[in-house]
Formats: sequence, structure tokens, C-alpha cells
Amino acid sequence: MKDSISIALSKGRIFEETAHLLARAGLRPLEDPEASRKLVIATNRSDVRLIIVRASDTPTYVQHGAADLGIAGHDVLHEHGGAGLYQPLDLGIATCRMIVAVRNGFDYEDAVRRGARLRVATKYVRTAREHFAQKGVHVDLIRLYGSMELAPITGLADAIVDLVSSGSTLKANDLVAVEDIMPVSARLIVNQAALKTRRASLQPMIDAFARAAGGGQ
Ligand code: PRT
Ligand code: MG
Repeated sequence: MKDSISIALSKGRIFEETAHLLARAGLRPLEDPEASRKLVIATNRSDVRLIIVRASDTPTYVQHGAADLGIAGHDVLHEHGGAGLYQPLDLGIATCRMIVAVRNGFDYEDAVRRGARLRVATKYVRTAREHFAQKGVHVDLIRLYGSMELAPITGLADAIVDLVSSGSTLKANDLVAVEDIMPVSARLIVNQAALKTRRASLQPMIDAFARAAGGGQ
């Protein structure tokens, strides 16, 4: 029997951009994950299935071998830490930037210069802690699970650490980006142990993603 391969993916943004990549790698889901309530989706290849997870859970599934491969944003991977994961490919999709943003009119530079203690709301607690520690800025981190943009508007925080792509969400909420933390894109991740023991079946799949991401016409 053929060794079966499972790939962890999240719905939403990652899936939209991954769908084309999957197709170019020769994989077609038999059901649309966005429409189906199924969390395990078969593909045109009887040995490959998709596991539909929450974006921030993708590295956890792959780390523990519940999925062999996965596609996750660099934001999520940095926050997870990457233990047990091999990250062979930047897929160049779902690109955005991790930034620090404040309310329009809040003098961030001045607050930093004065050594003020800043309240920073984010779901990227680890990334934020590292960033401000490197700058020597004292922060109280407030952990949120979404809609970070609300925090400065409501007075919950002075600043947020969040992702920005077009910039329209910041603009609509009268926020401005004051610092760039890192560029973000989606990566292919692979369970390290599985790659060692099952390289013969996993490597061709990694190669197929590499060709697909290379934009190969
Ligand atoms: O929704 P859920 O809580 O399950 O997870 P999620 O919100 O993390 O998933 P999803 O699908 O929203 O994002 C998955 C991945 O897409 C992220 O982990 C990133 O790697 C990537 N990505 C790329 C983004 C963005 N661009 C992005 N702009 N994820 C989120 N955003 C948000 C951002 O947080 C902000 O609220 O979009 C808003 C800003 O967009 P603009 O275009 O207005 O600037
Ligand atoms: Mg979301």
C-alpha cells in the first residue's frame, strides 16, 4: 500500500492563495474546504489528504506528526518557535508585514525616547516581546485573539503589533504604522522526524511544492 500523506492547511486567506499552488502541485481537493464542514478532505490522489486547521494551530499539528506537511505564515511560525519543524520553502504567498501601529497623533518616537512604559496589545506575544526587548523598550503586553486594531481606539493599549497588507484596515481605524518588524509570507513546513523516516514519499511532495511555488509555467 502507498504511504499516505496529510497536509495541514487553514481556511481563509492561506487557503485562497494555496488553492492555486495545490493545483500546480497536482492536487485537487474533492470538496471545497471553504464550503464543506468536513475537517479532513480527500484529494484526487488517494494517498494525499488535507487536514483543515485554525491558522495558528498548523505548526502544532505538523510538529506532533498529526500532519506530515503544512502551510503556515511566518508570523505563526515565529510565534510557535519552530520546534520539530523543517521549513524548506518560502511559498511567496499570503505576503504582508508585521508592524507596530499606534493611533494617529500618538507620538511613538517621543514615548520611546522618554523611556515610557508602553501598553502593547497583540496576538503575537513572543514576537512582540523579542522586538521590544531588542530595542530596549519597556512594554506591558496584552494578549488578544483578534481585531487588534480596536485596542488603541478604545484605550486598551498604546500600540499594537499586527499584520498589515493593503493598509486599509489601519487607515479605516485612524491608526498608523510606526515600525516594521518583519516581512511575512507563507512557508511549507514538514515534520522533521517523518522526513527522516519517510523521505521517499515526502520528498517528491516537497519538490512538487517547490516547482509550484517557483511560478513554473
Ligand atoms: O481567523 P483565524 O483566527 O482562524 O486565524 P487568522 O486570522 O490567523 O487567519 P487568516 O486566514 O486571517 O490569516 C492567515 C495568515 O494569512 C496569517 O497567519 C498571515 O500569515 C497571512 N496574512 C497575510 C494575513 C494578512 N496578510 C493580513 N492582512 N493575516 C491577517 N491579516 C489581517 C491583519 O491582521 C489586519 O487585521 O488583515 C488586516 C489588515 O489587512 P489590510 O489589507 O487592511 O492591511
Ligand atoms: Mg482571521
